[in-house]
Amino acid sequence: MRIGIVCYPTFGGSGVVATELGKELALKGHQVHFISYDLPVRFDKLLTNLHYHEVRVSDYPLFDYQPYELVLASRIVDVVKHEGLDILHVHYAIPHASAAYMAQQILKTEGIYMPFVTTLHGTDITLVGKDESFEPDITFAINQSDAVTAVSDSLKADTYKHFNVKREIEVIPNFIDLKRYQGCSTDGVLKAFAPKGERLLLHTSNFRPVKRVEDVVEVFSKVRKVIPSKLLLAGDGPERPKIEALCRKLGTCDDVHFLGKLKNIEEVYSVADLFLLPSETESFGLAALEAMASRVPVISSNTGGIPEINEIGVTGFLSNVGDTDEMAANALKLLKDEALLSKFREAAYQKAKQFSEDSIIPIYENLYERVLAGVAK
Ligand code: GMT
Repeated sequence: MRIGIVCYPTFGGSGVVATELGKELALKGHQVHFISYDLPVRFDKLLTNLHYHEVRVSDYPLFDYQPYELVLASRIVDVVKHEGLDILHVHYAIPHASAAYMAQQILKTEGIYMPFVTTLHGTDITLVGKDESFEPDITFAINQSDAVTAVSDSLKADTYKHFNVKREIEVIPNFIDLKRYQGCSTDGVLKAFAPKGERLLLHTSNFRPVKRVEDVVEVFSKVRKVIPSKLLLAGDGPERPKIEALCRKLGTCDDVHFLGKLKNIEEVYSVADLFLLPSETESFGLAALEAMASRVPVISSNTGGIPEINEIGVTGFLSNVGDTDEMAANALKLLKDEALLSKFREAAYQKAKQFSEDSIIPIYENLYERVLAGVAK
């Protein structure tokens, strides 16, 4: 198949999933064309059948806001026509699904039918999408897509709850390339961050309010009072000043490392003892799955789609949003008992295997085939 993929090129989970999907499809022999405003961060393979088309928005002084969605739609039209795409897969509804719909209508006037699949990732539904300034547009674009997928049962339910969507939504969970998270050399990193054998707690995100990174620091501070430990914070974002202020207030600064937007995040997972994900809401929690693939148990909130991957008392523990006392107690339960921690480590890995790319990619291929056969709508 000749497949177009539209995604955000940034570190966010939706861009990572879209890029990993495209790379795997290319490895399976499909022609894959990425369309985005920058090279996706995980676009790290040189293959003759993996292509990238940049969307470049000119800066006209007339516009206070540049119309990215229109330029994207035009770029999609161009790529479909000149590369002969069979199907387009857009990741994140806003504004990708509406740009795809617009491109589809333009192409129709030229006698070309381009079906498009929309994958809902989370904040496009649970946060941004709910905003009334986007809602009618999203409802329309979801209803007009040739097929719609959501990354968890929880996100599917949220979509039906918040939008007037009548059509079928298929759940295709996020997936992971297990190999990427095995066999990293850990000695140097361990020596650097845990020179006296301290426990390492890890959190990675875009530091947005929804991630509740201050809860991460609270949990760490409670754990650190009992067990020598360090906190690794990978990523960056708007809450950083608040997080730093809290570290200063709690006197934990010396034991908290801000690692920034790391590309080789798997190295950090490989040295962690626990992963913390106390989010307000989380449609799936790809970062938790990456941790589990690295044999790192997860202390998380019990919100959204997280319970679909983190099994309470098996791969980690789940608590109500904001309950940092319970999260810290659960973290200590594992950190104090090496045998129990090992058991959870293995269970986390076994659970992650259920989301291996080998089992999920064929589900997408099958969906594309059904769409092309005109079955899915
Ligand atoms: O977590 C974010 O804020 C980024 C966002 C994105 O679109 O990149 O992540 C969402 O999509 C990921 C991939 O499907 C999911 O694993 C994340 O759980 C989801 N984030 C939220 O629902 C908050």
